[in-house]
This record gives sequence, structure tokens and C-alpha cells, in this order.
Amino acid sequence: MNALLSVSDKTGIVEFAQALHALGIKLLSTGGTAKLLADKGLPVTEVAEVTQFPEMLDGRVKTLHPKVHGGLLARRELPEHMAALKEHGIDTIDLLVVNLYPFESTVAKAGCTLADAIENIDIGGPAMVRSAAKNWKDVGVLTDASQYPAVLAELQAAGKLSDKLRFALSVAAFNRIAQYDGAISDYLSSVTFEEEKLSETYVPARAQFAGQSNGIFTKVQDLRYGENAHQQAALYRDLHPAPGSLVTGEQLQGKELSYNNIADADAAWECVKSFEAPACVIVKHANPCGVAVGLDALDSYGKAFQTDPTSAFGGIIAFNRAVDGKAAQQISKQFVEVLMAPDFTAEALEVFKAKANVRLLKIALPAHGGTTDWQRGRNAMDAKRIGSGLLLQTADNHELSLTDLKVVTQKQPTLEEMEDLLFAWKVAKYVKSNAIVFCKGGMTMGVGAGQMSRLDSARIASIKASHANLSLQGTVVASDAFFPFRDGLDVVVDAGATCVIQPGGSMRDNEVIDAANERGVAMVFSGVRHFRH
Ligand code: 93A
Repeated sequence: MNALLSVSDKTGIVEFAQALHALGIKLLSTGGTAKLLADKGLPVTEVAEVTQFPEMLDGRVKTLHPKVHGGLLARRELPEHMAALKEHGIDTIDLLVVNLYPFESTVAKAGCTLADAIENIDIGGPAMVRSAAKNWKDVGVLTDASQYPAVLAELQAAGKLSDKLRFALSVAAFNRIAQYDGAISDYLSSVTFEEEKLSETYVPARAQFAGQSNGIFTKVQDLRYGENAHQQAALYRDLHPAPGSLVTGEQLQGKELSYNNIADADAAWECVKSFEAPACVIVKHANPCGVAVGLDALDSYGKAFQTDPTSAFGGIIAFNRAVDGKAAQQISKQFVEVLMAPDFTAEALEVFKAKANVRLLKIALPAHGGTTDWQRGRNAMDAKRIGSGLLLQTADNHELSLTDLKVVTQKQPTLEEMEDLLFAWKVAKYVKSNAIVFCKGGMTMGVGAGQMSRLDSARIASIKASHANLSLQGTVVASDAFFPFRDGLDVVVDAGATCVIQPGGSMRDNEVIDAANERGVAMVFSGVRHFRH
């Protein structure tokens, strides 16, 4: 039996080759791999010796030769194939071990030039892998070091590979080639080509649409199950995650994160990150059920918890400040699934030691002063799977500034109300539509989320406030989209709101403005909508 070994990632190759040699398998190899094996005392024949052709063009042509591809592609059961090999003095190659030039990790490096990227496009490796994988009935093809043990086990037990394993290896090989070609295509498609700058050191800019994510994802871990127990799931992250994103965090303690934990944790973390003042966000089923800004972690937590203590049970809690011992004491009185913060003091960690199941995540906040979305820890792109398709959009990274606001009523908001309006608006952005959020004094007082009717969201928000024994008198309210009629406004004013923020832009804006004037409340248009589905 002949094996051809040609690997860029040389992890485990020496031990694997030694085991093949011990089984009497003849080793063929390319330059670098051959040298390594020979240095370890293994008898190895260089491919160049077999082809009678030197590796040339800086290694661009090493294995692209009929003596290699004939040996891989010949169908052993066809006499004419075997006769052709004989006629041309070609030996069969029965086992192929190849891993490719490291294209993905090369383009992931900062400052990677176009020339670096191009030189790391493997040609001969994929060609051999395809030949071997196509001829899976006769050839075993290994494309990853993780496959070495299973292959060795069969060879040692039976002296050959089973059809089942060779077929599985072939499928894995074509998957790997597809992934590799996908990475090349993604990278090249995202490159802004500037002819005048083209030189050996040209570092291409990535297209605006792709942002800093080069579309290459790496698997972080398999998850126990998906949204439900019968669904399989895994977590992937960008090869280059944005600073301050959830996937850059470190789990300090607690049970393994579940699919739903991660989805909810992300919603809480993205929301809390948007505040500059010390803030706390409590999430249940992807919606904030309590958000507050306060003096510190303890203060903001106390306020956020008050919004909806019932829903906060088993919640996912995020802070944008370190959690100290006092806050930890208070939080540990409730059932928490996941707790996230940029840091935990030693006292806080001590408190949670007694609650070994609580998942603690330490996630650094993005540094101040970033100008791009990526530097500010945000995705440039947002994706949603639909039946046999994918919806892509730029992410909702809009931030409201005071100058965007337009007061449309006779009554002006007070300074305090203005602050609460901006707070409520930020929260509403993270609440599923239709979103109605009552706030006062830097805390949510009632959150209505995810209803098919805006009126129902408004009603639910006030029912929830009454369940939490909170009064909505003198609150401000944010609506993620415009009020199509005056009825929605009437519901929130009846509940006690004295000031409203909404995008405006309805055909009946005048009807709604007249209603606000008639009811004696202030109303502000933001000019932008924040649907979230
Ligand atoms: O430059 S190539 O595209 N041309 C080839 O003919 C070729 N044959 C194998 N790259 C080629 N390879 C790749 O070389 C393999 O896929 C492997 O990644 C690498 C191993 O080279 P070495 O053994 O010299 O370290």
C-alpha cells in the first residue's frame, strides 16, 4: 500500500507516518513534509523522485502530475485502468493525507496583503484531495489531523479501510474543499481593488457592505441541543470577532451555556453596552423585562429588578460595570441563569461560589473612541434564515442624537423628561416589535413586547406595571414605530404617560399630534423606526 503525505499543518503527522510505516505502508511526500519525516528517520520517497520532475515555480507545481493523479484516480477493478498505469509506470496511491495552505488564517491576520492571500491559495492540494475523494472506493483521503486515529485503528485491525470509512472521509474531503473555496471566494469578493495601489505590499480594503466580518466563521462549540431538546445546535463566531462582543467573553463558572442562554445573553449584552451610565438589563425570552441606569451596579440592578420581578426570575442579567460584593449579594437572592459584566470583584466571585450553577461571563467592553461599528463592538451585518433563503441587512446601529428630535406638540418635554425619553428610546430598540416602553427616573416602568397590535403592547405594558405595583403617572413612553391612529396614544396617556417619543411619519400624524395637544402631553418625533423581529 502507498500513502502520499503532503501537509501544511504538521500536527501529529510524524506519529501518524510512523504508525503507517510500522504497518508496512510505503511513504511518499512533498518537500517540507518529506524533510520532516526523513529527519525523524522514516524512509520516505519524495514526489519529485516519483514524477521525475522537480518541484518548481516556488512550489506552485509540486504534485500536479499524471504520476500522482493517475495513481489516485485509477479504478482498481477496471483492467484497462490498471493496464494504463502499468504502461506508464505509475503506482497506485491508496491513502492520501493532505491539509491545505492556511488561506483562512492568513487572510484573518491584520495587514495581510493581496499577494500573501494569493500565495496561500492551494492548488495542488485540493486537486489531489478531489481526485482521491472521487475515487473513494479505492482511496482513503484524510484532510484533518483529527481523522488520524480512526484511520489507524481500522488499518491496524483489518489491514485496510472499510467502505464506510472511505466514503465518510470522501464526504469530509469535499466539505473541506467547499469550505476552503468559500473562504477564498468570500475574501476576494470583499476586497476593494485599487489598481494604482496594486503592488506586492498592497493591503486591500474590505468592501463596506461586508464590514470587518470577512464572512468566515469558526466553530466555538457544539451545544447540547438547540432552541428545543430535539434540535441539534452549535455556536460559531466570526474569525475576527468585534471587541466587546459576547463571543469574546470568558465563562468564569457555572453550567454549560445553552442555545437559549446564548441568544438571551446576547440580547442583554447588546442592550447594556449601549448605555454610558452604569446600567443593568434583565432579559427573558429575548426581551428586556427590566432596564435601568443608576449610580452603580447595585443601584441599577435594584431598579431594573423592580420593573417586573416575576419575569426576572430565571433571567439573564447584564451589567456594563464591574459587579461588586454588594451587588452580588443582592443578585444572589434571585434565581439567575446567566450573569454578564466587564468584571467581577473578588468579593462578588466569593458570593457566587455558593451558587455553582450560575453562569458568570466576563466580557470586556469595547474601548471608547471607536469610529467604526466593528471598533464599537457591533456587527455591520444582520442575517436571518428563512425557508430556503437568507435575509441580509446592515445592522440597526442607528443612534439618536438630541438634534434629531423634533418636538411636535405645544407642550415641551422638561429636561428630566427629555433624558427619560432618550433612555426609553434606547430600550425600545432592544424590545421585540410592537414595542411600548414606559420609563421614569432612568428605569423601565412597564414593557410591552412582541404583540401583533401596538394597542395590545401598550395595554400589556400597563398591566405589567400594575402587577409590579408601579404607577405610570408622569412616565414617558417610547413606541418603536409610529402610532397609525390616535387610539394607541390615548391608551398610553390613559395609563399615565405625560410625554411620548415615536418615529412619526404616519399618514395620520396630524390626528395623533392633535390628540396629544388635546390631552396636554408632550410628543417628540425621532424620525427613525426600530422594528425588531
Ligand atoms: O502550490 S501548490 O498549490 N501546488 C502543488 O502542486 C501542491 N501539492 C501539494 N500546493 C501544493 N501542495 C500543498 O503543499 C499541500 O496541500 C500542502 O498544504 C503543502 C505541503 O507542502 P510541504 O510538504 O512542502 O510542506
